Amino acid sequence: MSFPPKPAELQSAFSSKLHEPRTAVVLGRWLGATFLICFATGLISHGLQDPPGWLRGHLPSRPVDGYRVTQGLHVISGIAAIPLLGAKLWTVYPKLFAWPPAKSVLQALERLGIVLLVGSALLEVFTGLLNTLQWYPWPFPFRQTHFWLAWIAIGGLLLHIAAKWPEIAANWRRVRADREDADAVPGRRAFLGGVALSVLTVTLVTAGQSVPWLRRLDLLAPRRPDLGPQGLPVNRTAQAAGTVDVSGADWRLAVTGPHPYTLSLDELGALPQYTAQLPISCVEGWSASAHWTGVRVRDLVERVGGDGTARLRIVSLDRDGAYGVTEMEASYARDPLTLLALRVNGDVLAADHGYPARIIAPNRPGVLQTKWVARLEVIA
Ligand code: HEM
Ligand SMILES: Nc1nc2c(c(=O)[nH]1)N[C@H]1C(S)=C(S)[C@@H](COP(=O)(O)O)O[C@H]1N2
Ligand SMILES: [Mo]
Repeated sequence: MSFPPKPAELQSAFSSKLHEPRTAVVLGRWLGATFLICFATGLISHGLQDPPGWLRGHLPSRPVDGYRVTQGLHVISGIAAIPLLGAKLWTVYPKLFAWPPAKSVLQALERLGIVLLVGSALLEVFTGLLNTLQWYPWPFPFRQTHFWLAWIAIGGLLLHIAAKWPEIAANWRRVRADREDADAVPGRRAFLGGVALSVLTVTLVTAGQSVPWLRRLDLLAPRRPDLGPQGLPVNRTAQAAGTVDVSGADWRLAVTGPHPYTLSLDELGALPQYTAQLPISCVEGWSASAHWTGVRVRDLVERVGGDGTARLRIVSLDRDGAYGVTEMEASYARDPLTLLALRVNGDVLAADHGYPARIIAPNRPGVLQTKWVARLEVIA
């Protein structure tokens, strides 16, 4: 090949007939849908975990299963995006070798946009997937990186769609066989069918971590939601948190606010107990439902002199972990389903599930369902 290569020479280096716009458009639609679902559900996850000031007062504690559904969908569509991204890149990669690299400033900008889109998309699915495996082989913080990459990817995607609009529109519908067209490309149906089958397969063998009726197919998902002490998985064990030896006899719950008080485990157990069926919905995608029994957080807040506007800081005995201190917005604190749970499925909590007491609230990311609670502080 000569240098710079002649366009015709380059063309002949990519022999497959499937490097063509209609295939790219079909795959682009599927991939775009998974990205938009990921982006929307990712923003919901971010908002529930780390609400900006203006959102704080508006976080809904219903539907009870809301976060289970949105984060389950996030990881399902994120995993589906992986084979789609591979197929899409394969379809269009000859274009990366176009020569000359740009014929105009506008085209140079467009190609720069493609670099950002492809780079951020690859990094986004890669970091997301490794996060679900609880593997952090990098020095940067996952959440912030994944969050900002999402904006770059979505921005790049919108620019890409705008730039390719004429070609997208021309190939949006299947062209009839009676017109002379690219629809006669041999192998396209088989290729797209193969991609669809891969997406279906990766979905079926992982979605069971959040979708109960797919549980039996859940062969590759990092977590089996029904395996673990008391039939629930554990992320941070009592061993890791240094709470294995907490003694129920010595433990006290401290509640601070206008009229601070402490309660022993027996005193807590003597207060009115309520049972709620609520899921643990981990940000990493797995979720598992259980029957939790304990004291209503709103009763504890009332007793300390707080009202329905009280926000809480929840302090755990697990001081070193990332989730040892969490905050709870008023909408959760006043929800009658939000419990300081002492039991799960009828049994006293196992050490790994937060003995003697843990928070469980509806429509909340698992990271905020604080285990080994020592103190509740009314902060506003
Ligand atoms: C395809 C494009 C994707 C976009 C646009 C996207 C976007 C987002 C956003 C905005 C968040 C919230 C981050 C925050 O709380 O600050 C998030 C969280 C998350 N995403 Fe993605 N994501 C994508 C793909 C994936 C994939 C492929 C996976 C895994 C297979 C994944 C797994 C996760 C996980 C586990 C979280 C929760 C992290 C945490 O809060 O600790 N994401 N995503
Ligand atoms: N104190 C404390 N509570 C915690 C955690 C933690 O690391 N420390 N991990 C959280 C996470 S990430 C999840 S998903 C749930 C898991 O609860 P389980 O172990 O009872 O299933 O607990 C949450 N509570
Ligand atoms: Mo979690």
